[in-house]
Parts: sequence; structure tokens; C-alpha cells
Amino acid sequence: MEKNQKLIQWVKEWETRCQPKSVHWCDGSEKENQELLDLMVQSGAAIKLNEEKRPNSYYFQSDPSDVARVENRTFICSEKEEDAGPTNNWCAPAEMKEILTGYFDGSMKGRTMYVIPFSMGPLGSEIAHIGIQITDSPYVVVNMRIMTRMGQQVLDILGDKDFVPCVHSLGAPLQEGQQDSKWPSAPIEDKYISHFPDTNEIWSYGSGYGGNALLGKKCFALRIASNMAHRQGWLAEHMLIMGITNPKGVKKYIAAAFPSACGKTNLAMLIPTIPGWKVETVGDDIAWMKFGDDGRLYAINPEAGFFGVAPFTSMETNPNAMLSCRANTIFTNTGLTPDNDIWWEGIGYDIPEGTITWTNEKYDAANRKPAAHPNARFTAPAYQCPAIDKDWENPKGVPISAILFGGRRPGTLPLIYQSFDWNHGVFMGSIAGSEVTAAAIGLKAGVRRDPFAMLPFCGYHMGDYFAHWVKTGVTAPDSSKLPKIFNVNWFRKGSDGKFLWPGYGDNIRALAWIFDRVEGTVDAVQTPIGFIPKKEDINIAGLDGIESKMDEILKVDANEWVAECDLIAENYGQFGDRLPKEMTEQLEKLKARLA
Ligand code: OXD
Ligand code: MN
Repeated sequence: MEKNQKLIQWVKEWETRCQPKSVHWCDGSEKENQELLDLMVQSGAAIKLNEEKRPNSYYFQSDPSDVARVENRTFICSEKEEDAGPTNNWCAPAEMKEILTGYFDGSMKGRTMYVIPFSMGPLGSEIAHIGIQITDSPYVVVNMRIMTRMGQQVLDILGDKDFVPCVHSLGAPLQEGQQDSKWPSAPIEDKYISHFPDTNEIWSYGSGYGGNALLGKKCFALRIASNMAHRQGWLAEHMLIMGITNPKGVKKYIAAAFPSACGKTNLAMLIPTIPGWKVETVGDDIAWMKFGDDGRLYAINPEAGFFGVAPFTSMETNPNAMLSCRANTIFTNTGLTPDNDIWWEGIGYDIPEGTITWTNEKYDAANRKPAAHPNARFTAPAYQCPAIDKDWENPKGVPISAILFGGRRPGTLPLIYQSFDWNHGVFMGSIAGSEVTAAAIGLKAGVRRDPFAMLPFCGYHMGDYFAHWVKTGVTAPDSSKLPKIFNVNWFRKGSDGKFLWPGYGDNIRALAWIFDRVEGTVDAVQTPIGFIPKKEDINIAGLDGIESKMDEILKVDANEWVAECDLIAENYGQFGDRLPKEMTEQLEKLKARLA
């Protein structure tokens, strides 16, 4: 540490600006962690959960105004506005820094400033990167300890090398004698989640929740890392990583991108319903990928924990997630039972009498307020997942054989289709999207295009991002070793409005086809949109009543796709001349095949 002058200077500069009462360099030890948790229990910010039922676990309730990522308060402050592109909020870096310097001035008064050294990715991995986060939130420290590799060992390997500086303040200074609140934060209009991609910096102000505050996750591992990857020729993606082993014992890894709330964590931890198949988890949210010496694309999970959505996770829907948070877990905004355990909607058993809601009221079924906030979360160490892959911390990463895109689409998209080639696969990623219901606040009903599931996370112009994917195919050391690309849709509905496909563990039946396509052991049907399975090649043994639905599940309707092409063209319009010509060509070719 002593050696890294940039780090020491930087911490001093922020100490002077934020005026904390003290500075604490986090060593990541068990002792430090316990002291912080005890401190938060004493102050009333945390409740220690029932040691018998939920060992070494803690419960938090956020402020009702600070419950999720704030996309409209998230900024990409590139030097040039056009580099942020049409999908990001932009502000000039100098202007944003001036605004925020005003906010940060004295913002940590009465609080401790913590300095958190963390590694995104296994320590010392060539694909990993180091960040240092400054924060005045002890809640953030204990979460970062689960979500990243954090502490002294990171400083040891940092030496005098460069790091990504991440500054975070709750924006709630304490005056002399002022009583702290349970969840300090700033009002929505004062929140700023700002990224400076030209200098690899993150300045986050005013929120203590999830992706706004745990800066290693969306801010660093996606928004800043996507810029680094663009410059340096690798990929930083909103993708889960899973290993699949077939009944012959052959193993392959796949990466899959889905918009938020489309079941990434469930897919990453899937328990197969067909005998002989095995799924193991490498990561549930983010993948960093680089070509290895053998010409294959290798992926690491830069994170060390799961920040999972709690509601509707149960022993039925995702036993591996339930077992991941059986101990050593932080719960935020779930319900709290009278015997100090957690409860949420869809946990799989009735709500115990006397449960307290996330807003700290006695649960009352009559007033229809849920016990858990819909975005309530568990922060659990990845190694606690019973299905964790043996190579999840391999510094080399795992070789990726297939990439999947998907979303919730009640119509048009079949269960699976495979791209004709790399650029057609990039096109598939660029047109990905998910259905929005009219009930979602502020969003127009219909398809919300979410290219590569990166809409809220791509830290530069989306058109340039598509071009980066095209270039990755061109510059690949060996194009025959590129992952094959697929699109999946578990959410197609029949005319009765019900899902046609059972989903969850039965998704292995679609993954098995993908596996066999990669192996080259199964044929396919060529359609205008790509290759789809022959009906008989999807194993539906043991699924009651599915056979009669298979035609609809796999249907490619030319009329629906012609309409889809119009929507794609409309969405592409916003990217102007930064839309790579390869994507326009793909759209034209698709139209021609449909004609
Ligand atoms: C997440 C998200 O929390 O994508 O992972 O919003
Ligand atoms: Mn995510």
C-alpha cells in the first residue's frame, strides 16, 4: 500500500473534500466484518437474524425512496456527447464533476470513510481488474465483502499498479449530536450515479442501494468495463455463465444474456429434469470474456457473490439459490418474522403471524401491501451455492461454447433458434427485447428493446458496441472456435394466455439441443430467422400434454416476423450512422428471406 502514491493521494484528496470523522482502510478480515455488523446492530440499522435458522445473517430495511437502481439518475460522462449514445443520460465530465464536487463537499461529516480495495475476478487473474471504493456506508462494506474479493490481499497484488477509483457517499452528513437514520440517503433528485469512461472513474452520490452503491457490480463490471473492453479488445457482458454436462460426461460452458427480471439466476442454477444431465453455476449476472492462447473465448465471473432478487425464490423454483442464502447472508427489504427469520412473497410457505414488512409495519393481508419489496435482495457468497462449478474461480476462466440471448416474448419468437453465423448472432443480440406490461410505471406497453440485455449497462454508444461485437468475430484468433449463438424464449404464450413451455428445470430440454448443436450431433431445420430444432429432437419425455403444443412452441410465423422487422428498423433508427452496416445488412437479408 505504501508504494501506491496515486492511491494515497487520491484517498487524501477525498478525505479533505468529504470531511469524514475518520478513515478506515478495510482489510477484509472476519474481525473487521463482525465489528461493522455489530456497529450496525447497535445503531439499529441492522437486525441479527435467528442464529439457529439463519446463522451469521443480517436484516436491513432501506428507506422507502431508495429501493432499486435509478436509471434516470445514472450518467455516462464521456468527453463527447455522441460517445454516450442515445441510450444513456449524458453530462460533460467537467460539468458533472463541478456539480458533484459541491455535493461531496462535507458529505461524510460525522461518518467514517471506508477505503475498500477489491478485485473483480479471481485475485491475480489476467482477466481480473482492481478497484478501490471509498464509501461512508458500512452496509456497503459488508456487502462488497460478499460480492467481491476484498481487503488487504488486493492491496498486496495491486502494488503500484493502476486501479479504478470509485467514490461513493450516502449524501447524508451528520451534524454534531444529530441522530442517524436507519438508512441514510439523499432524495431522488440529488442522487447521481456518474461514470467517467475516458478516465475510468465512478462517482456515486445519494443512494445506498444495490447497483447504485456496490460500485463493483453494474458501475464497474459493466459500464466502465464495457468501455475498457471496447478499447482493449475483450467483452464485458450482462451474462450468466453455466457449465452443462451431458449423460456421457461431456461438459460445455455457455454464457447467456437476459434483461433484468427474466430469470438469469434461476437459469444459472437450474436443476435438470431429464436424467443424466448436470448444470453447474459459474456466475449469475456478469461475464468478462477474452480469447485464450488456444483461440477459444474464456469467461470469468468478476463477482464473488449473488445479489439476488428474493421474492418468488423458493425451494420449488430455485433450491440452489435458497441454499446459497441459508447462512452468512445479508437480506434487504424482505419481511421479518417474529422469530427473526426472513419471509417473502413466493417463498413457498405461508406468512408467519406477526411478520413485519419491509416498511417496518405489521403485515396485514387486508391492506394488500406485500411483506417484501418486489426488489428485495439477498447478498450471498457464491461458494455457498450447492451447484457452484469447480472452475468458478479458475483465473483462466472457462471456455465458452455457446452464447444465448433471450427475453420475455409472449409471441413471435420460438423456443430456440440458432444463428447462421457470428454476425447473424450479433444481430440477434442487437434486437433482443422483453415484453413490458401496461402495468409497469412509465413504460409503454409492447416490446422494450434491450440489446444484449445491456440497455442500462452499456457505458458507450450502443451502435459502437454492436460494431465491437462484429469486430470480435473478425479478429477472433480462430473463427471456427467462436461460440455458437442462439436465442431462447421460455415465455411464449398460447391463445389461452398461458405459457406454452414449462420453464425452470425443463429448460434443460432446450439447452440439451443447444449442447448437441455445438457438438454437431443433431440436425436442424432452416427457417428465415435461423435454425430451429426438429420437433422430435427436443426431449419431452415425461412432460404431460406438451406434444400437441410443440408446433406452436417452435413456430416461426412469417407475418409476425415481417412486423417484427418494422419494429427492429424503428429501434435501429436511433443509432444513426453509428449502426454498423453489418446490422443493416442482416436486417435486409432477414426481410429477403421472409419475402
Ligand atoms: C440486477 C439487474 O440487479 O440486472 O442484476 O438489475
Ligand atoms: Mn443483472
